[in-house]
Amino acid sequence: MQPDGPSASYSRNRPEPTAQILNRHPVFDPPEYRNWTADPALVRAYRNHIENGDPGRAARASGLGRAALLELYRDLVVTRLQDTGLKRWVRQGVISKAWLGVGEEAVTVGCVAALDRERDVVIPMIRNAGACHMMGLPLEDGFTCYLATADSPSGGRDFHYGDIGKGVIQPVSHMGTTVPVATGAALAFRNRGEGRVALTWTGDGATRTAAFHEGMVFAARVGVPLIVVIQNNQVALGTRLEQHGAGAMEDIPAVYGLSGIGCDGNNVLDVYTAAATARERCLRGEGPVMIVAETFRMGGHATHDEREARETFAAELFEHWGRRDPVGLFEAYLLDRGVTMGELEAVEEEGRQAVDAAAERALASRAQLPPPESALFPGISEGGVLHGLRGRLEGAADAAPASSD
Ligand SMILES: Cc1ncc(C[n+]2csc(CCOP(=O)(O)OP(=O)(O)O)c2C)c(N)n1
Ligand SMILES: [Mg+2]
Repeated sequence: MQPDGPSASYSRNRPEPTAQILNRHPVFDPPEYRNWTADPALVRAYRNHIENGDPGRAARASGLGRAALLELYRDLVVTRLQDTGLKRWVRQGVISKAWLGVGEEAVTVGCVAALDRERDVVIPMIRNAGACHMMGLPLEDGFTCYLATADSPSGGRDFHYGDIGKGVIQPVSHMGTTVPVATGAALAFRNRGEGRVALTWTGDGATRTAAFHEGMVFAARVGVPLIVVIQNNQVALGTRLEQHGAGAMEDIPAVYGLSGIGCDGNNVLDVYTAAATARERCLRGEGPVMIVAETFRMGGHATHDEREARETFAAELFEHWGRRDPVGLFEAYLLDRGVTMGELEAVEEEGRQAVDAAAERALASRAQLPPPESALFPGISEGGVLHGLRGRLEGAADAAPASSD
C-alpha cells in the first residue's frame, strides 16, 4: 500500500543532500526494503499496539524519554549496518558467507534495552549479533570474528563470539544449547541471591531440540531467573515453521507450566516492554519467562542460500513482512512522536561512521593471523598434535600405495 500523500510519506530514499542519510542499500538490502516507504495504516497500528495494548506495558513504553528512544533507534541502525557491512564483504570476496539478522533486529534490540547491562547476562544466537555491541563489545568484534584474526574475540578459533566480562556468553553452533547454559547462569544468580537475570534467544527450529527441552524443564522446575525468547522467524534453515513441527509457538510456554509473553518482533517497543515485564517477573522470583516474538527472516539462512529462501516462501509473505521493516516503522513512529528527521539523520550518520570504522580496523587486522599452535586450548588440548595440512599429507604419503600419476 502506498502512503496517503507527501506529508504522510516517510520515504528513506530522499533526494540529495540527504540521500546518504537514512538511506537504503540497493545492492545489499532485501528487494522489499529498497524503495521503502511507511504505510500509514501500519504506522497507526504500530503506535496503537503500543499505546492501547496491555496498560502496564503501555506505561513502560511511554516512560521512555527522547534520549532512550533515540538510543533504541541507534541500536537498530547499527545492527542493520553491521549486517550491511558483512554482506558487502561477501560481495567483495573478503569472506565467503555471513549469517544475518536483517528484518529481525527489533527482537534483539528491544530485549537488551530492557536489561541491566551491568549485571545481567545474555547468550545471543548468530542472528542476535546486535546484542554484542549493545552489551559493550567493540563493534569490530563482529567483523574480526569472521576473519579469524589474532585479535578476534576467540583469537581465530571460532566465529561465534562473546565476552563473559561484558555479560555475553559465547554460544556454540549447536542449536538449543544456549538454553541449558543460560539456565546454569540463572541458577547461579538465584543461589547467590544476586538479583540478576540471564536471557537467551532461540529460533523456532531450535525449540525442537532436546537441549532446549531439557534446559526448559530444569529451569521451570527449579524456578530460575531466566528469559528465553523464541525468535520465531517462521523458518529453520530451509524448513518452514509448519513443516518442522505441529502446534503453535505460543503454546510452548504452557508445556513447561509457564505463562508466556507474546510480542510483535518487528516492533522494538513491544519487544522492549515484553522483556522488561519478563525481567521484573524473574526478579520477583516467579521463575523463568518465555517470550514469543513473531518476526520473519528477510534473507537466507546465510548469504549463500538467499535464492532458495525466496523459493521457500511465497513472494507475498516477503512483501507482507517487508512492509513491516522494524527500522523503518520505528522511524515513522518517532517522526510521529515529534522526533525530527534531522535527529534521525544524525543518529544514522554517527552509526554509519562507527560501523565503517570498525570494518576498516578489522580489515587492517588481517595482518595478524594467529599461529597454528593457538588452536590448542591451554589446559585442555595444549601440547597436543596439530593435524594440519602438512601432517595429513605426510600421513597420506606413508599410507597410500605408490602411484604413477
Ligand atoms: C543441534 C543442531 N542441529 C542442526 C544444526 C544445523 N542448523 C544450524 S542453524 C539451523 C536452523 C536453525 O533454525 P532456527 O532455530 O529457527 O533459527 P534461525 O536460523 O531461523 O534463526 C540448523 C538446522 C545445528 N547447528 N545444531
Ligand atoms: Mg527460525
